[in-house]
Amino acid sequence: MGIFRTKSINPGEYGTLRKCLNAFDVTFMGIGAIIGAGIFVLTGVVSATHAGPAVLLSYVVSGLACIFVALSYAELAASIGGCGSAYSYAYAGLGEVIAWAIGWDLLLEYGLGISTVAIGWSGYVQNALTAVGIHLPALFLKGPFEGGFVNLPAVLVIALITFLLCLGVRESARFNTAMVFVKLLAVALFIVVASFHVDTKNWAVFMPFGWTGIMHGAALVFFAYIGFDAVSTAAEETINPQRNLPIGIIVSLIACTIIYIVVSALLTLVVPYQTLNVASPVASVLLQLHHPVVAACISVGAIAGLTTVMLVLYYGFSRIFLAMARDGLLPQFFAKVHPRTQTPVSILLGSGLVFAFIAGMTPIGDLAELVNIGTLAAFSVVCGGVLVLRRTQPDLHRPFKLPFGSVIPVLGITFCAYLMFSLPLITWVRFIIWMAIGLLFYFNYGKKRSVIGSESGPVASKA
Ligand code: ALA
Repeated sequence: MGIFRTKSINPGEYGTLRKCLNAFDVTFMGIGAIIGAGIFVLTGVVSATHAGPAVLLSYVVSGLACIFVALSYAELAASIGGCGSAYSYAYAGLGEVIAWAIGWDLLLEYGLGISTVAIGWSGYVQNALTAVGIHLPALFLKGPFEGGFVNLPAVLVIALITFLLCLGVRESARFNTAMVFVKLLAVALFIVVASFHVDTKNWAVFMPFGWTGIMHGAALVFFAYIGFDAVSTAAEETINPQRNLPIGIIVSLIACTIIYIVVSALLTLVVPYQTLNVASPVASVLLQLHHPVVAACISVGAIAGLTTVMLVLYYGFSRIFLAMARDGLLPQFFAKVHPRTQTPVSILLGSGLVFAFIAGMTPIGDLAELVNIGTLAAFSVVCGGVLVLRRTQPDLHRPFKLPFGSVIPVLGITFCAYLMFSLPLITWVRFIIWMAIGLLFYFNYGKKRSVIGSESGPVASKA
């Protein structure tokens, strides 16, 4: 792995990650990261306010974009590898500055994703506890900006996930697999029960907001697909990554796309779409249909789902951070891997404290759209990386090579650019500010300490 690097630090000196994940583990990691707040929360809101029953077309458009990107990821993950995902691919194809920018962008994507999902998780757990008559003190349910003291459930879930990730990748993957089964069971239960209540009258007006609404909806439900990219950060810990990573990335994404289309179709077929603008639409539809026990099971599935989203995003965050620290762009102290657990413990503990603080103390809900723009930017760079490397490294061994020449990466870039331009101006402004801070940091820190030291262009001499 890291085949393009010539001067990277000797990972042995800092400890190595454990190679133990198989195709099943990485596919489940993908599903773990993908199915979460998007389908359980966003589908209802987007249907009620943007797309109507045609929200399923929003899922098709966004899913298509992601499939083009996933195929591009698969080509690079198999041929370049490394735990840095898009950061490593950008380094190989586009040089250090772009690599840093995309690594910085990915840290934003995953970091904000984890903290916002932790707040959503806390809301779901509070609802579930209230439903069984347990009332937590209000002071410990919200941060100081919202009239409380700390969002304790959000802090606790981050502490739990940090602990699990420190324990080891095998332990984390096992926990993830168990939780993914729970959420898939919940989704299957919804599909079976809802199928008995289909009323085609609910589709009498299928596209109440026209194509504009569908496309705007696509930019929002894009969030539901985020996470398949995190699979590529498992390159160093996967057995036979050239084969298993493409399987994990593509199978998890296709499975989730099918699930999303079926669930969103059923949601709008069983009740009028106008009633879906609630915090937990999948569970509330079942309450409307007088299935309280099934609704409770769905809530458990949603809590399991949000837990695995955080787990896998946090895992991806730590591996990208590790790759950047190994290259000297972030403090090399963080490049150390614990000799026994073979996990990057200092990164996990340090970032866990930051995430716990953000989720416990700050109202960051309105920053969630930054996750979408950051991810779309990274996705575009990955598709661009495929095109550039085809030109600059035509003889690179590509165990998984995309068919149809440049068509798939170009389609990926086009879809991502379209979705990015569907996001509000304020999201762009925040994104540009974050990237400017990153570049300042790079020119004052990383550039001077870079181990590879490629300032002028791609690091492309094969070791
Ligand atoms: N795709 C993940 C979710 O929907 C981020 O929660």
